[in-house]
Amino acid sequence: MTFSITRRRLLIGSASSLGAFGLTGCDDVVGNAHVQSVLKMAETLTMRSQRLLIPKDKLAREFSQSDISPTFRANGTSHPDSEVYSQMTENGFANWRLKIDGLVERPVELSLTDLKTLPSRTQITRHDCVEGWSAIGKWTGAQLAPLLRSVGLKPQSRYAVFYCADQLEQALDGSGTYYESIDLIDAFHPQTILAYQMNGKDLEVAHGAPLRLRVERHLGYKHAKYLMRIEIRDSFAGLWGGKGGFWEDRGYEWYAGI
Ligand SMILES: Nc1nc2c(c(=O)[nH]1)N[C@H]1C(S)=C(S)[C@@H](COP(=O)(O)O)O[C@H]1N2
Ligand SMILES: [Mo]
Repeated sequence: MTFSITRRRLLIGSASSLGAFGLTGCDDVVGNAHVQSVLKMAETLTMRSQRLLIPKDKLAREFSQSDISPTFRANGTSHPDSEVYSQMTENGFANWRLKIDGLVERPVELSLTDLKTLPSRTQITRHDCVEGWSAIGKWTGAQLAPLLRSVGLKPQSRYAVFYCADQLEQALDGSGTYYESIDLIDAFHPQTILAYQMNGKDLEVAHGAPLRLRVERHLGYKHAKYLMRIEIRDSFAGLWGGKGGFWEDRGYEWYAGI
């Protein structure tokens, strides 16, 4: 519904701007290739102006060392139930690799050591779970923005999809795999990090070892733990439930902004 209203507005807006080209009447111009390209351009412009309206780099509140919660509950999976994962824990994740692929110019596979040499950020933030609890923790990790710049995003890129090592629901077709996604505004936000440390120590298994997403302006379920792969995509079509996340496929909002 929203989409069709937007299309209509774009159509009206574009049709009037087409006056300059001597074209009039919606009906006879809609099929025109030039009009199609103007519509496409208008859509891109609308997306850009929305991005300008949202203060896209607004930071989530940060706290001080003394605010850190003495206990930080683990939620959802607290140990991925897979042989492969268990083996990786045995040698400090030396064989673990984060794959980055999809709509990128240069797909990569990064070790934990590679990630630790990248530009990092430390932030003390409050984690809010929809189940009604919050906790403050200190997170350190590689910023996602420079990493995405280094792999080179293709022009069609719209989302970063995060695939995890755990199946929160046992399903043979893989649809119980935990996964999440964010758009490029959040992907390039300065507080969006791939965290390998919590409260000054290597991330514990319960909190997503060896690597988890911190996307501080969003609710807890967006913060994917046990990261294995980041895929850059232009849509969620054909991806399990098609809603962009494990919980989204089960009814939660995709945009979990707080
Ligand atoms: N891979 C994976 N990531 C996950 C989950 C999960 O079950 N599996 N649970 C989510 C939810 S609902 C919350 S509140 C946080 C919990 O993070 P924590 O265990 O570090 O508290 O992780 C999120 N990320
Ligand atoms: Mo949560």
